[in-house]
Amino acid sequence: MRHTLSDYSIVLALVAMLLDVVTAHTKLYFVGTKDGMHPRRKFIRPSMGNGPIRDLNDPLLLCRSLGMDPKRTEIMPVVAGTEVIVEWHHFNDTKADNVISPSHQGPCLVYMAPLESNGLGNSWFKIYEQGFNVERNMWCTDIVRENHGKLSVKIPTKISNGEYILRPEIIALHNARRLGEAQFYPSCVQLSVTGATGGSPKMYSIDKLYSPTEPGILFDKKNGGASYVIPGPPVYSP
Ligand SMILES: [Cu+2]
Repeated sequence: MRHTLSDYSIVLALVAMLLDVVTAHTKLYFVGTKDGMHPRRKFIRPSMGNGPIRDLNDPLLLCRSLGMDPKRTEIMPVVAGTEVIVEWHHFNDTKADNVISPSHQGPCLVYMAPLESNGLGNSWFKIYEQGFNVERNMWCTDIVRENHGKLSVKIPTKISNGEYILRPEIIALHNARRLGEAQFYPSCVQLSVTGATGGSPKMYSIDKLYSPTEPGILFDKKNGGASYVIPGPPVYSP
């Protein structure tokens, strides 16, 4: 039987879909500020790969890291009020890298926890969230891809000085219409904050940030981003 062009395009589409399932992920490569990005992996807890966490009770939901000893990772000094830039990639840090598969659309959320808690107990507060931008018709992930993997987050001033974990997270919603199939892509950065003026954000346990059935986690993308409710606690904004 002779194969037509459309046979081949169907095969190519299937292969692309399989590759997407196997590898279409993301992880954090760099952290820095507008003055420049630090070398790859510096100040970032060791990553166990670019695949997602799906189980909200999985301890890996903290940092996707098996290197949870705080001493394994250097601590980035930062003045409160600074915009910290985090940068994700899919396969590598070339300009050709797509950051995350275009299919993996969803919100970006950033949390902090005191380093001494190591993320356990009621330790997490949210400092940033971006879901769907109605004006631009883009998800946060689309905007991060447009920015070649970068997202800028202001470190609050109304917190205590000290050492923290910064936890940027992408949630990919492409399968989230099915229970337990939202994909969580967290990473952890270690920070030392000075110049803060004090404050006491309400803190949450990692396993209480989200519920598997809340509308921002169990979500059918066909309903459109405009109706999307970003999951988790409110952003700390004293
Ligand atoms: Cu993926």
